[in-house]
Amino acid sequence: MSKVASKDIPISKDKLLKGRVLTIAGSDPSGGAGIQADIKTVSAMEAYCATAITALTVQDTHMVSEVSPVAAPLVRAQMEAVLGDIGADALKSGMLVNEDIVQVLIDVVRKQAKGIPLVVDPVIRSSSGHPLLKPRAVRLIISDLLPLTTLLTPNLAEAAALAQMSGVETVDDMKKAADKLLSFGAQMVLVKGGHLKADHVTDLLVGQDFRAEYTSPRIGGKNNHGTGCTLASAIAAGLAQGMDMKAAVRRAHDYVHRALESAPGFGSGSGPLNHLVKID
Ligand code: PXL
Repeated sequence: MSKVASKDIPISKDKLLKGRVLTIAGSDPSGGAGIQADIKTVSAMEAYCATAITALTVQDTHMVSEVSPVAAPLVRAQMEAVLGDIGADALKSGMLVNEDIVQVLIDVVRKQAKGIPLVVDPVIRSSSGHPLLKPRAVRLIISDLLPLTTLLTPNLAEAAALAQMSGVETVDDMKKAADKLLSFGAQMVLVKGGHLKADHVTDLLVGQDFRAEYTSPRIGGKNNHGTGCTLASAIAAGLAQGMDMKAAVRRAHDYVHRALESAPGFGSGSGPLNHLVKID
């Protein structure tokens, strides 16, 4: 049998990693959301993913049964270790659990990551309704994290909570919420329309001087666990690779659509997406 040394296997140029993403998020053992979704997504985009873990959750495709926060100094140490050595071209935050961890993110971004794009997915509850962020942490996000945020990616309920509106149910409400969140200091806001009562999904991107809509036919079915984490990570990967915001959101929106379409159907509840779906 002839032996092939690994050095003899040609490395295809298009498989070289481009862009470093640091994701700050919680662990989902089912693999569909959280850190696990982030790593798969960033890797599918052919960027490099480093992580700072904020919490261990216990969950399956039906429900979250436990959340155990990581001590805030340890979240800080993970971020500092990554930023001080590997570095990052974009940051993405997901589940931040409590005020102390939100404060760590704020401090480290101010000290070590000024000017690096920061995508904040303001995870407040799991889709099954389990709280993943304490109310005091929501207030700190509004006052101190939004002014450091390049892109905020709330769903309808998160947009209402952060913009302090009684509800966000229509594309018009999404525009109002986005404008309010810009006025709180976020550079750009992407309000996700996955929960709109419509047969199309419209995500609305708003900046200081532009608006863009991303619409695709709704994919029915229950396999949409981790859609928000996946979208935000895909956008962060695009920014890390030097794409502008509109192009990064376009690629991420299309990727999520295709990952939902080809979901493997694992688990008997809300199952994961196909993170390995091909993108061009
Ligand atoms: O999809 C929101 C989310 C984010 N991060 C973690 C989660 C969830 C939802 O369950 O578990 C760790």
